[in-house]
Parts: sequence; structure tokens; C-alpha cells
Amino acid sequence: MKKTALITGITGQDGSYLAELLISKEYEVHAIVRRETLENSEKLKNIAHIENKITLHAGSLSDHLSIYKIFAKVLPDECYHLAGSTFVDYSFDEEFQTISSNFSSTHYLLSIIKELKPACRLFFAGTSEMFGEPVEFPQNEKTPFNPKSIYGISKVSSYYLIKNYREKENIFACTGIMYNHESPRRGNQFVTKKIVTAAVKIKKGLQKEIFLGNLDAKRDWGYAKDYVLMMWKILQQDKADDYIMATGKLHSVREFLDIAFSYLGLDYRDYFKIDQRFFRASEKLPLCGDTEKLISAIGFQHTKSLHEIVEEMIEAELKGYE
Ligand code: G4F
Repeated sequence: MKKTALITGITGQDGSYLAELLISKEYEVHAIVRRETLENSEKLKNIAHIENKITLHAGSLSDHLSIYKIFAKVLPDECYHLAGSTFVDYSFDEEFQTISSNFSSTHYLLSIIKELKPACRLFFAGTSEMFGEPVEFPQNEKTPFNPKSIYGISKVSSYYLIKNYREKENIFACTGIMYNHESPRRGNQFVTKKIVTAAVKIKKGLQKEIFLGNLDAKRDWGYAKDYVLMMWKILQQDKADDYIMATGKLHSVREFLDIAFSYLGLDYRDYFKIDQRFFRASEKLPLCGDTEKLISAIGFQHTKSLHEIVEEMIEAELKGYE
């Protein structure tokens, strides 16, 4: 029988790739989206090509009744909770909104699953920002959390909720602690997309320079399509558990910049300018995931190197000019 999945955050990079994956696996795919998103073709651009293969339900994740009614109608076998703010803001601006929407939506989903369909499996999108200023390197599933942003705090609190529903209520609920993962669908505010967009514009003579923060900052960058496959695999395991989702490899912003500009036959040193506004507090230990559990339990293999990810992003950006 066809499986049914419910996705939150379907219009984003991960949600849209996940929807494609589940369609290819013959799932019936449903998603909760804000009513105003349904009327905004720009916000729907990542799923425009699959719109006739999915069912979108207008609803608000901050409204229990709204989620309850959609869930009751869909009664999914699997639920992927990917929605939430994704840009890491180290100020505490919008703290109440961030905490309450990220935490409550997870809480609502868990309690609705318990009430309406306890057999439904739940994947929750965690983040390396739960480690914030990490206390060890690399980080594994036992590394103590040390979040330094409201975003990180909201994810840590949701993580404990997930863990408690799993242990006390026997719900198959898992947190994937995801490190940075990129693709042509990455949001413009993230450094990789910012670099790729600028490099292509510079190549085309539409922009002269790029302003960046700390070029020596390092990240564990993976490929977004790999991460959605991991999400699915995590929900197919015999036992629910939490996993670090990472590559275990570090690269600097400078390396990313160099790969992107070189691919276009440019030397980044001729075009970049440092802008203090984009600097963040210094990172004593970098965020880098220990992939041992992911590899031994899920048997996961990454499909693209950083070079290949950058190339795909540049090629997609160039296509936008055709
Ligand atoms: O691309 P970023 O803004 O991503 P960041 O903050 O690591 O967050 C992403 O990954 C997290 C998982 O690890 C997710 F939780 C989160 O939702 C999001 O997906 O910044 C990457 C690095 C940072 O070290 C930053 O300091 O790039 C450095 N950077 C240097 N110059 C810059 C810039 N980042 C941005 N956004 N813009 C710059 O000009």
C-alpha cells in the first residue's frame, strides 16, 4: 500500500528535495504551508515543478487546531518536521517568536501523533547550532549541547521533547542534528549561495565585488540531496534514534570562494572585500560532525565532494541567465 508523508517546510531547500525523493518512492505527499505562501509564486518556486504531485494544506504551525485538523485528514505514516527559522541570528532579536514557533510546532506535532496515530514516524530537523560553541571536536551524539543562539536553544529544547516522547510514549521520533548542507536551492542569505550568486554576476559584468565576513571560518558542508535521503533512511530503521548528519570534513569560506571563482576562470582575490558586519564571534572549535554512528547504523555514503557541490550551484546559477 502507498505510504503517506506529511512535510512541514516543503517550500525550502530540504523540503522540496525531500518531496521529490518521496514522490520517486511512490509516497502520497502532503504538506502544511502558510495561506499567504499559497498565493505567492516566488515562495512556491522550489515546488512549482511537482505541484500537481503533492497536496498542500493551508495552515499555521503556531496553531494547534490547524495542525490537528490537517493531520487528522492525512493520517500520515511519516512526518518530516523541517519548518522553522533557519538563518542563525546570534542576536536575541525575535526571541519569543523563534522559541515559541520552533518549540510549540514540534510539541503540537508530537502530541497530535500520540493522540491520532501513534504509529506515525517523526523526523525532526535539528542543527549543529545546538552545539553552538562546541565543547569538543568533532561533535558526536553524546557531545553536550552549548547553544549560543535562540535558534540553537529552540532546537535543543525540541530535541529533549522528541527524546521524551520516544522514551516515555514510545513514539518513533528522531532528531537529525544537521550540519550545513548546500545546493542551488540554498537561501540567498547563506554564504555559499551569496558567493555563487556574486561570482556569476561578476563573471557577467553585473557586479564588481563581494563583501564577506571571516574567510577563515570553517564549516562541515554537505550536499542537500544527501541529507534528505538520510532523513528518509533514519525513519526506515528498526529503532528510533538521534543522529549527527554531517560529512566530518571541514572547509573554509576562503576555499569555497576560491573553488567558485576558479571554476569561472576568476581569481577571488581581485574581487572580495572584508566587511566587519558579516563577522561573527570567533569560533574556538569549529562545528564538525563525527559521522561514525550515521555510517555504521545507516550505512550512509556522501555522493558529492565540495568541488562538485560548488560546480552544481554555479551551473544552476548560470542557467538562470539563459
Ligand atoms: O552560510 P552561513 O550563514 O551558515 P550557518 O550560520 O553556518 O548556518 C547554516 O548551517 C547551520 C547548520 O550548521 C544551520 F543550523 C543553519 O540553519 C544554516 O543552515 O555561514 C557559514 C559560515 C559562518 O562561519 C559565517 O561566519 O560563513 C561565515 N561567513 C563569512 N562571511 C559568512 C559571511 N556567512 C554569511 N551568511 N555571510 C557572509 O558574508
